[in-house]
Amino acid sequence: MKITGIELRRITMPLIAPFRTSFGTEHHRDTLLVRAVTPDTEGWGECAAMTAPLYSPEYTETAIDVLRRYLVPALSPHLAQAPFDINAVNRALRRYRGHQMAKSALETALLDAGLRTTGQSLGSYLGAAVPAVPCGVSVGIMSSVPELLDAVDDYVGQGYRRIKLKIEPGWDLAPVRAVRERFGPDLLLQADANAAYTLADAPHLAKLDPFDLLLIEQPLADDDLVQHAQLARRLSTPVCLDESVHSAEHAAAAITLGSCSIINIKPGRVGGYLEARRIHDLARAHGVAVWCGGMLETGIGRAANLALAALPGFTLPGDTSASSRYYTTDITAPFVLQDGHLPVPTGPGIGVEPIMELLDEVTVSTEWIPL
Ligand code: OSB
Ligand code: MG
Repeated sequence: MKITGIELRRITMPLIAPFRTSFGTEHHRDTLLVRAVTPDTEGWGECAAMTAPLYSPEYTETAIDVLRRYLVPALSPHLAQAPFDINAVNRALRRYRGHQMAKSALETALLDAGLRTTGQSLGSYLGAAVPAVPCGVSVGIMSSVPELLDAVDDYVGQGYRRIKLKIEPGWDLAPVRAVRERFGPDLLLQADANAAYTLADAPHLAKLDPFDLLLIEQPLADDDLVQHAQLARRLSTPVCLDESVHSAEHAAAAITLGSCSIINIKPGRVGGYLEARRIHDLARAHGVAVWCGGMLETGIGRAANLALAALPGFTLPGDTSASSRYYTTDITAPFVLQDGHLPVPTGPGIGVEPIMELLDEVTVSTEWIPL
């Protein structure tokens, strides 16, 4: 299978409700889809980058630029032959520093196209062990505790198996206490600070300990593994890293230092599904639990994340929520929660395709890079 070209397609999708985190409020999901075209089929990948460099240094425009200028051209010797070797593709991409989200989108589109040619699903390729995965939901910062309780009540009613509350200084103890009191000790509950605290906040964060959270996600800055280790020793709540882990090497360093006892794996953040699987394998060998994070994906990115979340080391529910959590109309057939689970797609590749009329409606621009 020879790749004849790569399409970069920028889309914008209105979110069902604004999503507020410690780094900002999103009203739309502006993202990039990468389409790898062959004479017989095509593959899709979704870029996790956001509009602005707030969660990570990458943003949609840098992803487009680096793909167009460096990453796609670097692959042309590999993609002109059939079949291409995904490991050689990965080595060629690794020459360029950073830009994990751009690399991940490109790798996923190529994997999808390649697997469609052989008829294998991404789940089976990665080593998925279950047909469906339990799902959690990430609940944004709200303007009041009663508003939050209504939102959580609705999600619990829909069957979500775990609730994650976004927190920041000034919105932490009160919302966590209120949710724990209202929903009781059996609710799986965790908090995500998106790097909003410093080590000086350790005594304050320790006040979360009595609420029996599953974990606190990324309390401190993304580049501070040492201080996360110091904080972890001062909390009974397990520390989980998100923003800090960009590769299996970072994961190994974090485990060695004791910076975390749980890892949120987002394929985009670590440069793709193959690197995500390396982190899973490493964590599993060290008895470190992992779960699949999310970046407000459309059905394209969600399908691939579900394949990953089905690996045996993913022992905690992920941020793999149903399409209706994010969008009135998804660009694929919607993912619908069934008994708190989403099915792992079984069709070839990522197992879903965009519905072209719906995709065209949300498309802002497209660019074709011939190979
Ligand atoms: O920190 O996990 C995060 C969304 C955008 C950027 C960062 C994060 C998130 C979420 C939502 O928490 C996860 C999802 O439901 O996709
Ligand atoms: Mg997070």
